[in-house]
Amino acid sequence: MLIKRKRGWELRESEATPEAMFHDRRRILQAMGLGALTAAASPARVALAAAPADPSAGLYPARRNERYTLDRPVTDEKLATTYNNFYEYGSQKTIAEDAQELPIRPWTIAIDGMVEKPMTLGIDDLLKRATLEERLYRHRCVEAWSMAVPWSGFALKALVDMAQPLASAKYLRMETFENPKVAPGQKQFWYPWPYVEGLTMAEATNELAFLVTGMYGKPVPRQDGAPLRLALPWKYGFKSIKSIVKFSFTDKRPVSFWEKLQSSEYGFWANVNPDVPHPRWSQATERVLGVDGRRPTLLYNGYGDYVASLYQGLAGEHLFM
Ligand SMILES: Nc1nc2c(c(=O)[nH]1)N[C@H]1C(S)=C(S)[C@@H](COP(=O)(O)O)O[C@H]1N2
Ligand SMILES: [Mo]
Repeated sequence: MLIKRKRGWELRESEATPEAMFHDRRRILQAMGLGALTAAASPARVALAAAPADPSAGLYPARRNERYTLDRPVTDEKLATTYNNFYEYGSQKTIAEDAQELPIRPWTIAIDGMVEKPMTLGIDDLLKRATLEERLYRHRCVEAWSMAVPWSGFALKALVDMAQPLASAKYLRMETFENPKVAPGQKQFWYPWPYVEGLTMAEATNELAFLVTGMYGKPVPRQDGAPLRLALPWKYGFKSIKSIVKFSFTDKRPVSFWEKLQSSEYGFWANVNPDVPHPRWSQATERVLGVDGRRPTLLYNGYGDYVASLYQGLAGEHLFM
């Protein structure tokens, strides 16, 4: 589709940055060294912004679960925490400082819909019930950049078990906070706030689906989706919804934020697949943040052993976008 005048959501990274300019900028930053890169990309202010301390800090670092291994180095922490997608704070990558405005206590989470045990609970109550662990996961954005992150948290399945869904529940729908006073991006009325994502029950209870509360051995920072976000390493990053306030069990397939905006480009399944290009760019390779050159993208982002069986017999579906 040829779009004459691009609107915000159409300016995803691969188009927003002309290739030539992108490569020049990268060359300069590389010549300056990685420290300079993070300094240039994100002023030192980011780390220093005076947001209240996170009361869960004592829970970290969590013990690493060695079952989940990487084929590449962990991304530099500064880079991973200053290069973000969080449209609640704008469509640019440098939202880390602005996101410090997000109040993360009190933070109430609702669990409702087709469940035996509807409930609302505070994030610290949820943390008390959980056993935290650390997992190293790849993280692949639909924009064709990637990183490798040590997340801390617990399996989404533990929350599903706590809620006790009815047999009629087919999907889990998740929702981000909505408060334009602390998230100026939500004043942009053309986006369908709040951010919503969804999974089938089989996906939500797959062992890889991980509720994130920490990152790099600390509480997850606001810009990365504090105090509770998802990590679904076999799907494009937009499925990994940030700053969740609600989990609803339902028999209707949820329509996500991105699907509402542009269903021709962002579908329900969104499994990483190098053979299915995005309508406007290839997904065959990825730009690994902090690393020179591109590397091939793997089917299911390399997690096929865990998840391929979930997608048997779904040939008619728009599976991978
Ligand atoms: N609420 C909310 N969740 C979100 C997004 C967002 O804009 N808002 N962006 C998504 C996208 S496109 C990606 S790639 C990841 C980015 O996570 P990171 O900034 O921690 O790397 O968050 C996802 N979750
Ligand atoms: Mo993304």
